[in-house]
Amino acid sequence: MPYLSPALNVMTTAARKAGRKLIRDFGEVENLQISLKGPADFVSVADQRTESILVGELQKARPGYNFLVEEAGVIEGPDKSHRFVIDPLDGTTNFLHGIPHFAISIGLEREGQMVSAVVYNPVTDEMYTAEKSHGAYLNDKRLRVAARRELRASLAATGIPFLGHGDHGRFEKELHAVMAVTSGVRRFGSAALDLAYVAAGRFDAFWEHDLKPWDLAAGMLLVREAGGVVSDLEGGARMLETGAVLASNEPLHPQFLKLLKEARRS
Ligand code: 2AM
Ligand code: CA
Repeated sequence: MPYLSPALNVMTTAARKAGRKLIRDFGEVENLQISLKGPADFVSVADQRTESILVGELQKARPGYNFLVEEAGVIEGPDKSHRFVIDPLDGTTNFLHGIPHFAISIGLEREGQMVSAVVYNPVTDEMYTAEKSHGAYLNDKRLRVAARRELRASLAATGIPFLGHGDHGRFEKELHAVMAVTSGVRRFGSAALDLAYVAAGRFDAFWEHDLKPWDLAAGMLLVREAGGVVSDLEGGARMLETGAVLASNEPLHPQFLKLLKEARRS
């Protein structure tokens, strides 16, 4: 059985409740694809509503905690030692296009340290949880990062910059280097799930630039509690400040770090 701290219990309950609503909205989005205007406005309302459900549930259970959330930003509370970091809908572009790959991400910091994490895909009902020093789980199953040691056998995930966002030239250099020496590269569109998949040993590595703290907070703890390594793309610990991340297992992490660094310099 998964390790369920009181905080994780509260967080999974909130994620399941918000997830039920998100699934109903997702059904509606699929219907709206054929309208000329598309479902964009509907999705931004669904996103905000999911966030309100999560914040409401968590505030009820943990009055006084602080929040950093994607839509509303900072919500201050008197308990300065605790902060929830929340992405109500990670993988918004997938959701908008009727692609069932998105998640709710909730991290809890205590004294600035990430201690509990939930990433929940309501479509597949996959609940990823982690508690600091108590391991990471997918539903009832304990997670462990993949054991692969060689780049040639590894499958990497990333995020691709898009219209008006990110450094396209830098990404082309990185992709060029990684695709030449690995088994393949995937772009699934949800950083929180990409990290959860590294924790589950599905992806051997995940790297991306320009992410926000709420994309990363919960997933980083999942990877670490599954025995993996998370750093920024210089090998440091400034993921939340720089938005750059590399998550992998112990043998592959330094290899990917070197490969990506050299690619950017080329
Ligand atoms: P989102 O779906 O919550 O927007 C995909 O590459 C990852 O990048 C997703 O986790 C996505 O989160 C995030 N992302 C997408 N657009 C972004 C933007 N404009 N700024 C920062 N992160 C973004
Ligand atoms: Ca996000």
